[in-house]
Amino acid sequence: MRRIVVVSNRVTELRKAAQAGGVAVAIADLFRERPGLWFGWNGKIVDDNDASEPPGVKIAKSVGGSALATLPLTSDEHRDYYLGYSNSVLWPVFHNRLDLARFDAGFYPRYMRVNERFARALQALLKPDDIIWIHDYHLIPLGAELRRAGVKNPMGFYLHIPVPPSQTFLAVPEHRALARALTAYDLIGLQTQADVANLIQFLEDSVAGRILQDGRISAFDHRLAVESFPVGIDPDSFTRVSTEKPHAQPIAGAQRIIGVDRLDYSKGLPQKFRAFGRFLEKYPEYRRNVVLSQIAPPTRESVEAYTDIRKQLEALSGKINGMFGELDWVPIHYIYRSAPRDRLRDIYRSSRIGFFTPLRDGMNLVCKEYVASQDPDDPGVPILSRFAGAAEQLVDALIVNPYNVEEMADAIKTALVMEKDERIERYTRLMSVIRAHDSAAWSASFLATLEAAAKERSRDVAPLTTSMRASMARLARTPLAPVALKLGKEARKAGGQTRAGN
Ligand code: GDG
Repeated sequence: MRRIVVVSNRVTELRKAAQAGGVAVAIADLFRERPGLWFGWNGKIVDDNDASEPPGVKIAKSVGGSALATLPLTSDEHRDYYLGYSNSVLWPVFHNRLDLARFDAGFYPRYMRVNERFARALQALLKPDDIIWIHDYHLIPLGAELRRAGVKNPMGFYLHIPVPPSQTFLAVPEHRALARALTAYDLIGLQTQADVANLIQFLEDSVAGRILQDGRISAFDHRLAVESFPVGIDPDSFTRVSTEKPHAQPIAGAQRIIGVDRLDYSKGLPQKFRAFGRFLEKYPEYRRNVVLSQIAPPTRESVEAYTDIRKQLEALSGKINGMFGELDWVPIHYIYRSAPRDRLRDIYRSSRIGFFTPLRDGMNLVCKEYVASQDPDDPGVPILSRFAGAAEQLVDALIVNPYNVEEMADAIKTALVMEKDERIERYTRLMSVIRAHDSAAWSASFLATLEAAAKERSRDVAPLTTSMRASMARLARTPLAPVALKLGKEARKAGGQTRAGN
């Protein structure tokens, strides 16, 4: 079986990946199935030392036959590549927040240099038979850098965050370079069909990409496939009924609404708090009967936009608790730290409503985890933003507009009064989708499509030779027919076979 090389910004020790949640769990599971190498940043920041190169790759054996290859970032790299271009330009733009994007801060050159450095370090570890799977917006240019260094292996890229509408993407000053870098991959995997449509439109607008008859995209000399592979969870790890006493007891006399979101401006937390406040105002009979527990672990605290959102939430929860709270009832439990992973299942299961209302989200795994944790005989109700990728699949959740506070307040009421029969019907349909698209199906389908796309590439026309390029340049200056004929002859000599429709 061919080795899988997974590259992501952050690498977690496989034994700890299950605790980290999110996609780290899926990657760890993949490596249990087949041999692999996981390459990326080890989370450490070393002091800059202009005189020498940053320390190199460390390889550690891990579970099964797998290995981790990690390297640190220098403090300049961490500032410009990670906090800067990745999280203060690409993250806000891809989440439709052009207002927060720091285009003029000069982060881009170092973003490129880190990708070049990663490419050099990775290339030395590659074997000819490896399949390379690169993850997320931090590493968009990595594939092109590897190709430039002569790497021929199948290479796929998966974007975990949403693709914005083309007009928004085009606002990034470096959009052409990013588009060009994307075309170096054999396959780009995205969360939703809407993301696929946005990316194709962007490639058309930015670099005049074309859709071929076989559905692939052609831009520059490259052909690539762009498809959606909605990321999933391992439902069994949430459905398994715990034999221990539940960690999270229901709150005496009150039903719990649960939110679990990294503290990020894309997660729509202020709107969620306002909607809960509006619910208490509009339906006073529910006061004392409901609490909103919001777990919001901090992330990227040194990025200014994240400090702002934290202050906003502290003010809002204080205001709502002050306005509606009683000596023996606090309406919002706002927890500004991470909950241990082994408690999440019980917390989800003991909550009558799962409240997940991001303004924009690639997928939103938490909603899937919430559903999978429910008691099949008496399940709770998920309320889900229409702007989370998960809404394309979880159509039996209560789908809401996260900008519409009134609608969200009413959805809480609808969920609270929903009859058990309807809750069970919705849960059953949701679970069948979650099971059919679990994390194992996600990685297996991406990798199978990548191998097929890479085979297509090897059957394609041989890349243009230098003399063919010269002929094409002459095309602009000389009469068409003779040059076109010559070009055709050269293409045949180079072993190329033009595919219909290309
Ligand atoms: C990105 C995209 C996409 C959260 N709080 C705690 C905790 N978590 C775990 C959850 C879940 C994961 O982290 C979060 O995943 P999400 O999908 O909800 O969101 P992002 O972190 O923004 O992830 C997203 C995802 O990538 C995968 O492609 O769906 O759209 O933004 O597993 O359970 N885990 C623990 N304590 C917490 O307090 N232990």
